[in-house]
Amino acid sequence: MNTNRLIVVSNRGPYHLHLTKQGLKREKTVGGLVTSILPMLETARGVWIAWGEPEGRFPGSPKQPSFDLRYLKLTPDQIQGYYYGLANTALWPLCHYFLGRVHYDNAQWQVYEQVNRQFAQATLGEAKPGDIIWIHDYHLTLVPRFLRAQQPSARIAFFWHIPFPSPELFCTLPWRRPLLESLLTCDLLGFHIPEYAENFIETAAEVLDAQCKGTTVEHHGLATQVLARPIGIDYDQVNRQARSLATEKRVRRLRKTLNGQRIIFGVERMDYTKGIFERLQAMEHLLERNPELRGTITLIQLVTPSRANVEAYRQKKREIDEIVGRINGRFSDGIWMPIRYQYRSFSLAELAAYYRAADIALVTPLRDGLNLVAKEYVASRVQTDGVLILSEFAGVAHQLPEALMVNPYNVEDMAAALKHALEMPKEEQHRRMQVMQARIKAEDISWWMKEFLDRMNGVAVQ
Ligand code: GDG
Repeated sequence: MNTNRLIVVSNRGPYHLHLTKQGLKREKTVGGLVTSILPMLETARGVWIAWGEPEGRFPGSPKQPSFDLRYLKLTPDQIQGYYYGLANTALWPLCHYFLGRVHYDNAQWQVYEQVNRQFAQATLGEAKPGDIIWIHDYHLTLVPRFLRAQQPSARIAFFWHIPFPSPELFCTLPWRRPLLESLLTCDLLGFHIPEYAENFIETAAEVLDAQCKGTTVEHHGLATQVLARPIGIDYDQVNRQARSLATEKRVRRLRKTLNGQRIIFGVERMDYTKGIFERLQAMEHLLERNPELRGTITLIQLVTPSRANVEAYRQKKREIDEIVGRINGRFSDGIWMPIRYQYRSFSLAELAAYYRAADIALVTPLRDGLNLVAKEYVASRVQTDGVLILSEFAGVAHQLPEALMVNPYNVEDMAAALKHALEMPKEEQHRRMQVMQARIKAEDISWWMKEFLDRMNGVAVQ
């Protein structure tokens, strides 16, 4: 049996913690990384290191065996420079191909370096020889180099959750060298799909003259294995929740309220990459060109607040509020309303009911590393019907070619896909959905973790 622990290092931890008179209260945070990794750590031993308050070490789960949480406190200036600044106004837009939104700032880079060093110090304080250190995402790209410098024999893996853009784009980053050099001190470097891994390898060759042998990249005497595996969901858990009696009751209530209308559904964090605005335009186009559909369909669009300290996100919210108002004002007839838009956080029970009730899911990001919403919709279709409309620029399109694929920049194309979905015969829906379900179930979160951890267990401990 492997007794080594897993040390997960990520920007945000799985819970917001509240110290109350009744003890420690945990409130789950929202996002793709937590959705995927938390169920696995709940059955493993280890530590999850993240930025959060209160600072300190806490039991991560009431379940046994359990992992611990180690939360680091950052100052307001650090949060501004590292998180809202370098991570979310430089790396995030750059990697999602939004060069026009990128802002590079040397002072922010210095804060980013300092915070990464702080994460590395905390990791060194937790890790014992033989433990597997698994760092996640673009916020913490410099942690591997700091770790390697102090603990040359550490076993270090890194997973990059967002797209890795083409070399031409990545090379606009003023700090491309230190960032790539740090990633190449890892034993294993993961991406969702082959395209991102290839972009990384090409960029490393171009910028650092790194040598590529198959899927291994060599630089300064170190070898990094590069692996493309799309992250999975806890399929059985999502499917169980969708089948539950409580979900069924919610679905019945929702259908009754909507009085037989067909349900189109979307849920995402408020983010300009998710294509929410363009999707609303498509809905407007559809209703404009197909008056017979008015009164027969409803788009339920849920949006979870995110990064509201960044102006680009506040601006996007204003645009979305405005277009929803315009479309509803234009087409509502006093009883029917085409768009039901809610801006807040939702419980898993609510999401399960929407996934199960939705005749069509619209997952149309302008660019997305993978996208778990598409997988959750597929896993929730207990009758194996329903249509998934999917952006060709979401990483998950690579894994789900049976979806109706759209170019989210083309509003007419999306409106046509909606029409196609509304008219799709049930047999075709079943045929597509069954194939997608089989794949998402086989390539679930346990599969994904095993793909990485088996390789890491093979890394020699010196
Ligand atoms: C990043 C990459 C990649 C959303 N609102 C609520 C809620 N959610 C859950 C969804 C889903 C998750 O959050 C979102 O995951 P995504 O993958 O769609 O998107 P990102 O957060 O941008 O994730 C992405 C992912 O990392 C994993 O590598 O796929 O490309 O950008 O699970 O259901 N959950 C709850 N309430 C909400 O209001 N409970």
